[in-house]
Amino acid sequence: MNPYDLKKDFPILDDKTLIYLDTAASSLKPKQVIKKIDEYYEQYSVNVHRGVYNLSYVATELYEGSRKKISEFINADFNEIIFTKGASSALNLVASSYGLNNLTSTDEIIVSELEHHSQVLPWQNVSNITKAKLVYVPLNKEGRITIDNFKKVLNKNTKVVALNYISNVMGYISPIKEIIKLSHEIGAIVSVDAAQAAPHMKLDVKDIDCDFLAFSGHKMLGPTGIGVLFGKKKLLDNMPPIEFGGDMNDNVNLYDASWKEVPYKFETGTPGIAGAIGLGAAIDYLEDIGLENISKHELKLKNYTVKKMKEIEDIIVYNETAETGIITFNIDGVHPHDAVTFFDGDNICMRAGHHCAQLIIKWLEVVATLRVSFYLYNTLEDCDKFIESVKNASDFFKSVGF
Ligand code: C6P
Repeated sequence: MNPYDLKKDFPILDDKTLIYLDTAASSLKPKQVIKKIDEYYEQYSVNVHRGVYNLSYVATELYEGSRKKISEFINADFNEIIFTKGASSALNLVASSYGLNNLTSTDEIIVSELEHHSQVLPWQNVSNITKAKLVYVPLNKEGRITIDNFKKVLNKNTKVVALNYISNVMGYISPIKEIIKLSHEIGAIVSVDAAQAAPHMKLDVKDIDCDFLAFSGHKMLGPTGIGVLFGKKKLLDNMPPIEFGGDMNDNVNLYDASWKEVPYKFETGTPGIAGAIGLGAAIDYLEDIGLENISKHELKLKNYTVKKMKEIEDIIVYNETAETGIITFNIDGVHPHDAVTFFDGDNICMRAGHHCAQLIIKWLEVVATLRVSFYLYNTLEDCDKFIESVKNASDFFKSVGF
């Protein structure tokens, strides 16, 4: 893959001075995806599932075609794919539907301090309501989830394991397949937050054998407002809907109603049609390049950048050994919000703060961090410009007495 050629597909990057290093928050969108969304709004912008006319059939076919594409993308069955607003609402669906209806005060839920708030807060809520105990996997010295530490907290009371595949702060890949195997041995189910994994690595839900897996469209070249929850059919069949309304119902009586089959009982109201269709186009784009090529490229950029950053005085990198394209760091003595404003002056977009993952920021014993995240459209030239800016920032803050 040639990132210089790929850049041409992203209209925002027509601005040659822009260095976009915030893909972990949201990726840029290529013209192929934008065109597909435009096509929906210009040519068949009608509702799905409801209209008995040709345009509605066209829209429905494309919307359901995306579901098919997504199911193949992660090696799931068609009816195991639920469209949601994003990873957050997908993870909430698992907690509110499965968690609230299956857990009691004698049960335990395993999470970690590496989780995004969207994974940990829904289970805090389940724990508060059901009195099931929330248990944290101790992280190792690097801040990783290890199998040895996981085994320390897994026990016969564990009913749910809710962990990320890739951390949005540390960029570590969790040993999720082994975690799932061990969890299943004691009868626990595993809900995987794959928001940072789906855009960067090939996922195979059958191979890892996860029970649930969630991700968002907007981090993988797709539109905002669309996400995916994969769930094993036999679990989804026994879970109640958490939202009620149009299109999810079957027969409605005065005092009761019945629901459609999965996935439709979890999708009430007019769905994010353009979003789903756009996500289908994003998947086509990613598969064309190959996820393996993308992750190799990102790792190359990350290793190159970290090596150069370490030559700069005052730079603290917190996740040097990450296997993905995420660098979390600080300039010693400089608040990340001040630093990120400096980088913005060089037209470099990156994130500063707690990254919606306060637990790992507290674990690192800092108030916040800076974060760079690479994707397929980043080049070594972007890295060089960023490193130059880091040097200048370090000199500047020293010169003004930070
Ligand atoms: N992390 C980041 O800058 P949504 O916002 O629903 O699309 O995704 C939530 C989410 C869940 N899990 C992980 C691991 C994530 O990284 C995110 C989103 C962004 O890191 C925005 S806070």
